[in-house]
Formats: sequence, structure tokens, C-alpha cells
Amino acid sequence: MTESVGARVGIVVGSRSDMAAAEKAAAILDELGVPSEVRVISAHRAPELLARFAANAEGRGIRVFIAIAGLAAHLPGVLASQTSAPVIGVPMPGGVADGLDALLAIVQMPKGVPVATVGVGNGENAALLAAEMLALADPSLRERLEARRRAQADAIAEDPANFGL
Ligand code: RP5
Repeated sequence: MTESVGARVGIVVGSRSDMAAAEKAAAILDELGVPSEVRVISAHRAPELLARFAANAEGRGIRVFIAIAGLAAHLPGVLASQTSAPVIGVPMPGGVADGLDALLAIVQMPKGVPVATVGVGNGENAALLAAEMLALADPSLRERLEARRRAQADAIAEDPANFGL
């Protein structure tokens, strides 16, 4: 478990086996200057701890959640049922349908309790989406996000395959 003082994004994984995606998300947020924390809380194996986390996270400064889970992948939906802050779900590969199962579980929330779902294993996009949400009220973060988009486009333009374009 890592904790950063003043975390704005709460990243939670259903198991330590999901940690690689959490680390990718935390690295992107770090690059953008957005403090985050990573917690390991299974919705099934530790439901009371998840409820405590949901209850105290906003009071500690967290504004957006990233919830990462595979298999039945109930973590993002259960967390969303306990907070009105945005929850971004990341389905993990590895189940009988190698992530399609977790994707369908996370994306098919019932009306009234949304979870924004990114691609299978895509912790990077979850972090970028979380940062874009925070940037609605943070112009300097918006500038850093836009600079990142420009750098991404420049890197493609500078690919040797694109010489002369
Ligand atoms: C899910 O079950 C976790 O999110 C993880 O993706 C999967 C397997 O968990 P472990 O059995 O490796 O702890 O709840």
C-alpha cells in the first residue's frame, strides 16, 4: 500500500495481482503532478474495509477513484455504490474470457450508479481520464495535459516512417 499526503486520486485494486495496472496509473498521475494513493481492497474478501475507504476518502482530499479488478470485477461498481465521486473502472485480463468477462461486468452498471470504464488493463487511460476530470477545476493541470497531447503528436510526426510528411 502506498499513500501520498494530499492524494487527489484514490487507486484501488482488488488484489495485489492487479498491481501492475495500478503502478502504470500512478506513474502517469505522478508525471502530471497529481498526487495519488494505491490501496489493495477486495470488494468480496474485505467488504468492510472497502466501505471504510469509501467513507473517508473524500474527507482526505480524494476527488476521483480508479478501481481495478478482474474476474467477477465487482470492485468498481461496489465502490461507486458508496460514493458520488466519479469512479473509473479498469477491467483486468485473466478470467475465462481473458478480460472480456471483467469488461462486461464493469461496464454494465445499472442505471443510477455509473462507472466510467476504460479498456482491459488500461491503467494509463484511467489515469489520464482522472486527470482530465480534475483539470476541469485546475487550469495548470489542463495545460500539462495539453502539453502531453502535443508531445504525443510530435513523437508520431517525428517517427522515421513519417519522414517528408
Ligand atoms: C479479482 O480477482 C482481483 O481484482 C483479481 O483481478 C482477481 C484475482 O485475484 P487473486 O486471486 O489473484 O487475489 O478480485
